[in-house]
Amino acid sequence: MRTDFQHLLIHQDGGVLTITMNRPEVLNAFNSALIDELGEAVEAAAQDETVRCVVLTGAGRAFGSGQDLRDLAAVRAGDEPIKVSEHLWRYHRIIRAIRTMPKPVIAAVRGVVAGISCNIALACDLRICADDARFIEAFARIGLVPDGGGGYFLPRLVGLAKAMEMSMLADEVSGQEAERIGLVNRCVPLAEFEAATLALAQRLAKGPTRAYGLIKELMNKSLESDLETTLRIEGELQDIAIETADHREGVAAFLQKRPAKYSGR
Ligand code: T3D
Repeated sequence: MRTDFQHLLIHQDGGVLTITMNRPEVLNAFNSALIDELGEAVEAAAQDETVRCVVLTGAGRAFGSGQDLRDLAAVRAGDEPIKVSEHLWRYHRIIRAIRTMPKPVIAAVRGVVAGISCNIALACDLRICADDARFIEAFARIGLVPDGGGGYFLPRLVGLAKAMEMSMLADEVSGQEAERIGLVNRCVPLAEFEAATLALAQRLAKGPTRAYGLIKELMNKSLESDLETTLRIEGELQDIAIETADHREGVAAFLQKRPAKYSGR
């Protein structure tokens, strides 16, 4: 994949691809170019077989502060009403690519994560945060509704009551509170954040990637399905998983009493 983005830093170490949103002077707010670059990068990561785990993070002291409000104000400067729904597809492209890519995506959150940046983090498969994290569903602060999939992800992760509270009051949720309510998988001290993120990503990148992709499909489809449908889908996915080299390797490793060495195939 290309690496010469204006507002993204791309770094690959083995199977771990780290995508860093890089507008630290505005806490990585999304201007038009960053939205499109992130869409392109996550789609490319999905296609790249050398990538077995993606880490999405922000440069500097924040993950992201949502839509760039100066950009938005510039668009609003005219008298014409604006149809946000006509440009939201550019954010939705990012969310669809994260959700459908057949490999794990980790959001690594430090500092502020507000508005649509927060909801993009919620679209990821796993979230790790530092103990300086500040989750803010900031939309209501500026008279908007949560977009970027927030209305879907938030109640599913934390339940309706907490989702309603976070969306209406738009108060900050600390990293530790985020871990307590299930908004993140892990909250770690800031000093350990980079090492803990890397260790998690490397572990996933060395795992059975095909199975991870199928697990992701199973879990995400189950949110929309009844038990009977989920039981049917698990059978279809298991038919695929059982034919993978990694399944054979996992069983062989167990029988030979040695650690498994997964190829991702
Ligand atoms: O058209 C559409 O797509 C609509 C969809 C909207 C989706 C959304 O994301 S709506 C939510 C938009 N985001 C916000 O409302 C958050 C705005 N920012 C803040 O409330 C605060 O900055 C934070 C709580 C995020 C962080 O506060 P703090 O005190 O840690 O930092 P700060 O000093 O406010 O920010 C540092 C700089 O970043 C500052 O610039 P300066 O004064 O040093 O030149 C600030 O203006 C800039 N910045 C922060 N957030 C944004 C931003 N600049 C542009 N857009 C931002 N969202």
